[in-house]
Amino acid sequence: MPVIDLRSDTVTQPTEAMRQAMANAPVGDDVYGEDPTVNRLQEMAAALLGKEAALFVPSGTMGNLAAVLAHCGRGDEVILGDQSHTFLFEAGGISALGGVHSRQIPNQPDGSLDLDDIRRAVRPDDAHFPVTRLIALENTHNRCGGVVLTPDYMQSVAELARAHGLKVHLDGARLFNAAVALGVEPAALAAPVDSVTFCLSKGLCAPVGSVLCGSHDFIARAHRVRKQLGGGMRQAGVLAAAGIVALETMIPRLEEDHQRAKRLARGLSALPGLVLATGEPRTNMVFLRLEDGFSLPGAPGDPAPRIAKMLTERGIRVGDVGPRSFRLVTHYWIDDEAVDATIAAFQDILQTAVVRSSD
Ligand code: TLP
Repeated sequence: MPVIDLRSDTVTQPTEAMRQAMANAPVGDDVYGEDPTVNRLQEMAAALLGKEAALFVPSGTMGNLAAVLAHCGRGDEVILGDQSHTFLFEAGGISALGGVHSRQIPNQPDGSLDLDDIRRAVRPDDAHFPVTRLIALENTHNRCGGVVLTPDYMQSVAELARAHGLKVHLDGARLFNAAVALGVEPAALAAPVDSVTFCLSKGLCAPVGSVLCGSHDFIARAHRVRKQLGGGMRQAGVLAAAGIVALETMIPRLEEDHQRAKRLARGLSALPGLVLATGEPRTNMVFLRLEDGFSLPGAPGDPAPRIAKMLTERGIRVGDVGPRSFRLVTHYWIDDEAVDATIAAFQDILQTAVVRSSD
C-alpha cells in the first residue's frame, strides 16, 4: 500500500522528467561560476521574478539566512512575524550565525504584519538600541494556514520600509502557490521587495534547492555569505536541472493542489469533532483542530499525536502541530483518491476511538 504523505510538500519526490534532466545535465564547478545548468537556473529565476540576479542555495533556510546576513550586520535588527518560519523554525540561525537581533511582532491571521506595529517597532536613532535594518515577510504564510499576502499589502510595507531607510526580504518558500492563488505573475509579488527566496523542493517537486533573488550588489554579498555557510556546491547542475524542469512545468498545476486542499478541508470539517483551525484553505495547506469536548480515552498523551499514529497505521501521514492540531499539505503526489482515503480514515478513527466528553 503506498503511503499517503500529507505531512508537508517537502516530501515530494522528483518526477520522471526531473530524473532524466538530472542524469543528462551539463555540469561544471559552480564555485568557479562554471556550472552551465546552475547559471541557467539562476538566470531563469531572476527573469521570472523580475530581479537583476539570483543565487542557487541548498535550502530555503540557507536562502533566508544568507539574505538576512547580506542585509544586516552584527547587532542589527530585523522586524519579523512571531509566526514566521525564520523566527520559529530556522534554529535561530540569524542570531546564532549572524548576530542579528530579531524583533517579533504579531502575525495577523491573514499572515500580514500590522503596519502600525511595524512602525512602532522601528528603532529610533539612540545608542541604547540596535539599528533596525530589515523587515521580513512570508508569502504564502505557513503557520497562518498557507494564506497569501497581496501585492498591494506588500507594496505598503515596502513604502513604509523605504520611508525609514529599511530593506524588505520575502520568504517566498511557496511564492508560486501565492501567485497562482492570487492570479498574478510571480514578479508582481517580488516587485515590492528587495530580496526574495523561493523553494524548488516543495510543491514544485525538485529534490533539493531554493533560489535567492535580488539586485546584483545584494546577490554578490549573499554569494560570499553562502560560501561562509559552506553552501558553495560544485557540480550542482545535477540539482539545478530538476529545478529548471520545476520552473518550466510545475507552476500552473499548483492550482490542482489548492483545489484538493479545499476538498480535503470540506470533507474533514464536516466530520463531528474536527474544525478548520485557520479557515478555508487559500493554497495547499489544511490546518485542523480536534474540538474541545472530544477526547481519546484509554491511553495517556495528547490527542493529535495519538490520532496521527493511528493514521500512520492506516498508511496516512499527517503533521501533528499542537496537542489537538494537525497540518495536512497537498502536493503533486496526492490525488483525489488519496484525499478521499484520508477523509475516510479520519472518519473511522473519530467514530471508533474518539468520544465526546459530554456523552
Ligand atoms: N518548512 C517546512 C518545515 O520546516 C516547517 C514545512 O514542512 O513546511 N520558509 C517557509 C515558509 C517554509 O515553510 C520552509 C520549510 C522554509 C522556509 C525552509 O525551507 P527548507 O526546508 O528548504 O530549509
